[in-house]
Amino acid sequence: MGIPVAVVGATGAVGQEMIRTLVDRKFPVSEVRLLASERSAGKKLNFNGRDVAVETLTHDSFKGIRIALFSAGSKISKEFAPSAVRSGAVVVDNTSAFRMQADTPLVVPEVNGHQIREHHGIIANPNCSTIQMVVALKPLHDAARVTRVIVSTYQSVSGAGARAMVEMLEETRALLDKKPYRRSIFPHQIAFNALPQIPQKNAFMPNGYTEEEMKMVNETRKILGDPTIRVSATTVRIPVLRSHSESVTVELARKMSPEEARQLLAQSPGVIVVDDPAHERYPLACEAAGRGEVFVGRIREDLSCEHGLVLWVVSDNLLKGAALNAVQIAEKLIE
Ligand code: 25A
Ligand code: L14
Repeated sequence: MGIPVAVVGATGAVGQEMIRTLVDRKFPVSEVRLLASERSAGKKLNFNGRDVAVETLTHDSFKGIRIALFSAGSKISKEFAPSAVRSGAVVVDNTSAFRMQADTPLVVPEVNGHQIREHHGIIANPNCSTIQMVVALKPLHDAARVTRVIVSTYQSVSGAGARAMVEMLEETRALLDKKPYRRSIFPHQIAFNALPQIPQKNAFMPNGYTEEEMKMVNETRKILGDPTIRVSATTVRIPVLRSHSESVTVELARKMSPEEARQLLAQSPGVIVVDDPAHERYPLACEAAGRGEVFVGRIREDLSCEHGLVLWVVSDNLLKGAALNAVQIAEKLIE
């Protein structure tokens, strides 16, 4: 009846949310296998009221598994996803390992859910910053064709994993207490600061952009199915625990009023418009945290070009940006 599911990286920031999302959405799980590195083997995690022991990930971990959700970094996915597929599982991979491969669907269900069935064993879950942006762009693109996007992000530390959240909190406390602190994740102080570098190591490409910025360029084109869309991104880490915020400037093929955009977005699946400047209402990271939707507000005309709009887009990077999107893909798979 139910489906045997594996979670790879079960102890991580995203893995924990995958477990919670499977339970919250009543995904029909017959058996759950929680996999992580040796460091966590034997640790017990709660799944729907039961204690489940974490197992060390090996190439034999996938016997009998039908769906494997991966979120332990791209090196792990490259090494172990093929083993999962060989065992007969379909992999929903949250890392960048396979996203840009031509035969791997890169899916946000509200945007290009129909591509799920074209998989050859692996379906890629896009980058978190990209997911929330394309959910907001999709209705505008369908109505008036997006030709150009300029985006700046304000990304939470949970994107860098569970240990990064701890580092931000400990560093904040150390600074408040005037105590020394030795950081190990971020390249500079993250408390009370803004770092224009994501990820934290080997971020910069020869063109001066970071890996995260180029993911937003390439993945947006692939998901919207339009290689002509011009995208330029600046991605910034800020001392927020959860939810990424984005300033998105969109150029369209025709003029669209903010009111038309508001209506299109309000009718769009997975979007909530919060746009009431008179009452100082707009999307906030702290209000999006724990929610599955993409919140859009501050919708206004771009004063610098003829067919442009500016949006403020906020979503929980661990949910719609990662775990929820992956489970939604799994739900479509078993439909
Ligand atoms: O490699 P990448 O692509 O750069 O990805 C880097 C990290 O980004 C997170 C995720 O970290 C990933 O490892 N990430 C990826 N996509 C993300 C997204 N969309 C994302 N974060 C947010 N949004 P994480 O901390 O969230 O989760 C890491 C998980 O991967 C498991 N893992 C690591 N190596 C593994 C492995 N599983 C199997 N085999 C391996 N070789 C990891 O399990 C976790 O589930 P773990 O057992 O290694 O970690 C459990 C606890 O151990 C501590 N810890 C982690 N690393 C170290 C460590 N302690 C000491 N030294 C370390 N190097 C942590 O406290 C952790 O909670
Ligand atoms: O490509 O550090 O999915 O905020 C997700 C987390 C990229 C980095 C991905 C972060 C990663 C991002």
